[in-house]
Amino acid sequence: MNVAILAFNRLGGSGIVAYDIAREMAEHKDNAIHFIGLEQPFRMAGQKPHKNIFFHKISMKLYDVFQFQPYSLALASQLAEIIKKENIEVVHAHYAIPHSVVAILAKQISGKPIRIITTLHGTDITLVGQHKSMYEITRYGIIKSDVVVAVSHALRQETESVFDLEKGKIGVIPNFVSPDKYEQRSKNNFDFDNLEGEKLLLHASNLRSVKAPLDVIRIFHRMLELGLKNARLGILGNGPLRQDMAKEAEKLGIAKKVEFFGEQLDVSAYFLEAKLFLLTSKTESFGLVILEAMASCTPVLASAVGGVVEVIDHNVNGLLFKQGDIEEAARLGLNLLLDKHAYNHMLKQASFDAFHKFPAKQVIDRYYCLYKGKCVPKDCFCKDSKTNESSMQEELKNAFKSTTF
Ligand code: GMT
Repeated sequence: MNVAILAFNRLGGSGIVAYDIAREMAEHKDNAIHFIGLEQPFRMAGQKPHKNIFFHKISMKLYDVFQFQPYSLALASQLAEIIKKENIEVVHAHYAIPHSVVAILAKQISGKPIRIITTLHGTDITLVGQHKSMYEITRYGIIKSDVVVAVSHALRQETESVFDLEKGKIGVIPNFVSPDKYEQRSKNNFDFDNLEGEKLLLHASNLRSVKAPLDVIRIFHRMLELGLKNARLGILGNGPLRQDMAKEAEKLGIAKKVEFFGEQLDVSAYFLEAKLFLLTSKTESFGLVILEAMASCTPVLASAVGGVVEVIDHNVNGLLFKQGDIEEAARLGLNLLLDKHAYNHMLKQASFDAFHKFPAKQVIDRYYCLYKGKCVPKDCFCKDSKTNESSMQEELKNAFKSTTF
């Protein structure tokens, strides 16, 4: 099968998901995956090229009369060419805006009967699509896609209600982490007793207002006030609120304990070192980053918004607090770090759930089935993996056999 992928290929959850699906699909010898965009997927950089993955860089004619360069039109035009040249059968658009609309346009231009699969990642619906200026075109992109999936039930519900869509049009396929990327920490290579030593608390995001990143600084500060010892806060990523975060840390007198790591291509070492991961978002369709933390055996303290509550089971595999409630978050985080037994239990459950509640293979199989037109989104709903709770618990115990619960 020949597949074209439209995604924002810079650092970020949707780019990671797009590339990880593509990489798995490319393992089938008869598949060819074509990324089309301004930048190649960041995960491709520095890797041996996969023989079934191709990148087509689009060119843009810069023209003074345009106040803004028409990225979407350039992409649609060049996608139409590639559809014809490479016999593309499926276009997978990550984000309704602009990519599903680009795919629809390219389909019309090329005159070829391609299938359009759109994955909604969140901000296309929660922020951009609901703006008056974008509402109609977002709805059009969704309605005219052959298949639409959202990355969480929360996002599906919000999309259905905001855009007044029939039930069943949108399926749910969650984010996932590839097990081979995360060396599961076991008792042997993780020092569970190390909670008394120096602790790294970690946040990773694009430091935009939607992530409420100043709350990260405030929660950490409050934890120190409440008695957290030997701790520092690390911030991964970059974005518009970085300076404000630094100022807030200065104002609260904790600047020396806060370190900005900037954007990093490989974040695994930071996740492995961290003792607690903080997510403070005002809205979050899924929160791939918390799944990455969990896969690295790092318990998560997160605001209970959007799809985050579908990932975190409060007090079981992580901690949830009311968004913006600094006091509640600080107390929850501190109590966990002071309770070695609860902490150890949570990190094991977190790591287990990261792979078992959101199995990579199931996600890939569902997409493959949608690509081939063999199922409709409503049959591709995420099955509740908790149905087999007792066997999961058994597996969890076996995975960490040498540890007492
Ligand atoms: O806002 C971000 O964190 C970046 C954005 C992206 O384009 O990668 O993330 C969105 O898509 C991810 C992958 O599906 C989700 O895990 C994130 O929750 C989602 N961000 C928001 O909903 C704010």
